[in-house]
Amino acid sequence: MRIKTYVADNMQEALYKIKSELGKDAIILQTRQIKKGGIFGFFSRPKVEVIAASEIVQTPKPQVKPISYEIPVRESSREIEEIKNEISEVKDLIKNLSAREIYRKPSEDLPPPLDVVYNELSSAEIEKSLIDKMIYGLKSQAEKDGLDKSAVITYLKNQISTMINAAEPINFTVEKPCKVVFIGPTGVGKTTTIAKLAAMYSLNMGKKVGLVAADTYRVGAVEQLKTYGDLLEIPVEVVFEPADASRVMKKLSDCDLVLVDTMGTSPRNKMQIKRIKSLIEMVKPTEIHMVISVTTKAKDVYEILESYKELNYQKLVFTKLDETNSYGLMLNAIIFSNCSPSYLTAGQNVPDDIEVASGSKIADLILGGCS
Ligand SMILES: Nc1nc2c(ncn2[C@@H]2O[C@H](COP(=O)(O)OP(=O)(O)OP(=O)(O)O)[C@@H](O)[C@H]2O)c(=O)[nH]1
Ligand SMILES: [Mg+2]
Repeated sequence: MRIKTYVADNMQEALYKIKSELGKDAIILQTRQIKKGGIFGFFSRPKVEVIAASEIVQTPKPQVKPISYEIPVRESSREIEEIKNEISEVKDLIKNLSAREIYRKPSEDLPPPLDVVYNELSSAEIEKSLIDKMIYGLKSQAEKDGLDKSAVITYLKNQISTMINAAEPINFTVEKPCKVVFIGPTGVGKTTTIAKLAAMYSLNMGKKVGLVAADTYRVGAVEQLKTYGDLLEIPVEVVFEPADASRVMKKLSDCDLVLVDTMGTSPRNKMQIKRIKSLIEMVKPTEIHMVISVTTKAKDVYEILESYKELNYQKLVFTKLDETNSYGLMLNAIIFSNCSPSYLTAGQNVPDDIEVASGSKIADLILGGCS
């Protein structure tokens, strides 16, 4: 395998160099914008830097050299440090390479802008079948009209927005109080999202909000919600057993909105999922939002969505958008679950780092890296 870094004025030029040097099956490992030239960084021009690898080629085994007993002496610890850094860079490239190979496009040739965008959608970790559908659907038009990259991206943004069900934030018109239960794996940001929503609706929109802590399993979970409740000066009730739920909901019956925090569970822990189900049966929520961190491994998200299916969630909250650059997981999850996205969160700040989801925002995030 050969790995090489190319610097060019634009992506097309870089791809031309790569294909002529490494062959048409070369794999793009990484692309980034850089600035080169100029004086002390001034007047520098933007360039693209592309790291590419050629196919793995079986080379004949080298002749075994006799072992030398001389221990090579390294000149300085800086040199050793440099070697360590190089090794870790190579390790990262290999990790990247194996992840991308899963998504390698079929050998069928695509015209240049589609070829480039295909690889970029793969890097965004969009499910291969969805990429195939979008890109091959555009192939004949791209060949006929000679679409350039920006036209392809504009078309795909529209297509992704329309593939996403209309975003649905909390709907207050169904009943009062509107009761919303948040479920999801451990540590994805359920409690923080509830705090952000409580602040958004009580402080900014003047709604009467109540909180319910139904996570008495994890040490400190109730205190975490109570701290937010105290700061926002809104009531917090605790449900110790699912049977407590109807009593607690009655206490909050004069609220416009009741947000129920549940314990985080492993998607494989059937007992805990059953326990949440019993709680949901007692609460009789208006809506159930499934909370998913976009940092979840692409293949794990399907298991998570499947395991919680029996809880009949209808909406998806995506959290931790600030912790990754690959947003394809959102599209995969929406299509797989056939749910609507409700909110997007991008940071730990309560109440600022939350917004109502939208198809166009998600499409922009997914294709942001392609422009
Ligand atoms: N970077 C980032 N961190 C977040 C975001 N949302 C939540 N967090 C952090 O993620 C961690 C876990 O958040 P929690 O709200 O406690 O998660 P949880 O799902 O309630 O966790 P459990 O109750 O233990 O299942 C905290 O450190 C939060 O500050 C986000 O959008 N971005
Ligand atoms: Mg929590």
